[in-house]
Amino acid sequence: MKGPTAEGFPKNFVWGAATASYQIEGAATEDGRGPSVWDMLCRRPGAIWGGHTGAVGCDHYHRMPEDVELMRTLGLKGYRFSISWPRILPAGTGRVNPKGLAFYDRLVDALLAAGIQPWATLFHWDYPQDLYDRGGWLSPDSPKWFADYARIVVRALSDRVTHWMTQNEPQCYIGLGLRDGIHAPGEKLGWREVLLAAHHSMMGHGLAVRAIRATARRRPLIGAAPVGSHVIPASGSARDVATARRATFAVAGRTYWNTTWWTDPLIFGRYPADGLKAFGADVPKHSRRDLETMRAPLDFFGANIYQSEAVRAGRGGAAEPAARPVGHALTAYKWPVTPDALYWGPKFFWERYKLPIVVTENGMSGADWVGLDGRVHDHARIDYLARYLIALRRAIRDGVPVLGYFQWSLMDNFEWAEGFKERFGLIHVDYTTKKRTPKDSYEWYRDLIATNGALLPADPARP
Ligand code: IFM
Repeated sequence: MKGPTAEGFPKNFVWGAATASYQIEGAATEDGRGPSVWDMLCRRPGAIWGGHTGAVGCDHYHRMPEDVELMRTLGLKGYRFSISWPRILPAGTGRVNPKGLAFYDRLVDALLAAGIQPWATLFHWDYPQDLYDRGGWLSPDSPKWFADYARIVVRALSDRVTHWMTQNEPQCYIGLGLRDGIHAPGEKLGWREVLLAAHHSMMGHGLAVRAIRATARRRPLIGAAPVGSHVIPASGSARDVATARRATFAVAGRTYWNTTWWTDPLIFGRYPADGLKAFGADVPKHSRRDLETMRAPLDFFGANIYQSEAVRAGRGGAAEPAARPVGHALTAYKWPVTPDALYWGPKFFWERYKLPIVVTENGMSGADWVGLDGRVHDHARIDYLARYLIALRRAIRDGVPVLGYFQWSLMDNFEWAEGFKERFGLIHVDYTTKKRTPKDSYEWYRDLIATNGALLPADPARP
């Protein structure tokens, strides 16, 4: 990576935006796509806010050229999208659906013609229903199913795609999906089974990384995109920073909201000791070989960062939560606005994992609508993005190698169990007419990209 320029961002910084297949594509039963667990959950009464479904979504499947044109005028350097596993393999394994591959073929060609680098995620939650019926991630065959699927996609696209992410946020599709039953497939399993599914998904990641490297026609750059519980220090004091760092990498009891359970095996080939202690006898019996399968050298650390909790050092260095002031800013989703998460998150991840960072997701949902003047004035999003990017710039200036930033999301889309209630897009989507209206934040981000970030204000005064 070239060092930061005067603006603070490296010369080849990848200014991007992200989406995921089930959230935007629609066309759920077209051109041979098989069913996914999300199609199933959307049919379950009461599972999704408003009874919404991603079956038609933003209709990106049919409007892809129009959407890529919007990306081009936005000036995106990179576009992160995910590939729908059941579109490629309708039953999850076996017969390949050429029309499914052809869609991503066209998408990649359109992106390259628009000067946009494709960043492909192999799995962002739309798991093939048939594989779920065969045991899903609980099946010992599931790692191999995933690697076989990866191989097929990479064989087809790697003459043009060089940037790959294996899986998005396993904490969600395993934790929310199998433990809490809020996401597909909507199960409420015991820890023993949940941890077994997690174990297999991590082995699947490792096998997929090997499959990508063995199959790719051009040298691939590979990462994963986990989420986590981000913890930042309440002050810049060395004690608070050390406490926040420890808390960031702790498995604080029996919870899947942590970073290290999901990431240490991928990078170090071992589960974290505090997690092993917390989960005790529910940890799957496993061999050294399983862990070696999970561990596969990566080229970057993808980080999905939205919010954080602040802590200060209490007695003996214990983490004490630092309460947010009454009236602290919240997004429409009621997530706290905590820009420093984009300083400390990348810094802590770099220190621990020693991999260049890519912010694979960051953004906010807003109460956005098309005004009487036909425009969407989402000033809160502009302010949010500016604040977070200022923090990221500070991390870069302090020596953290950050290769790129992918705003979530390019367009409003299906926000899983929340249906279409939450709007995260730079582009407003009218779900009745499918009309796209670029928001004010789209124009702001376009100008920011054009100046490689120089339009960002100076750092606000710090306490
Ligand atoms: O929409 C999701 C995305 O699919 C995964 N990361 C968080 C986003 C906002 O909730």
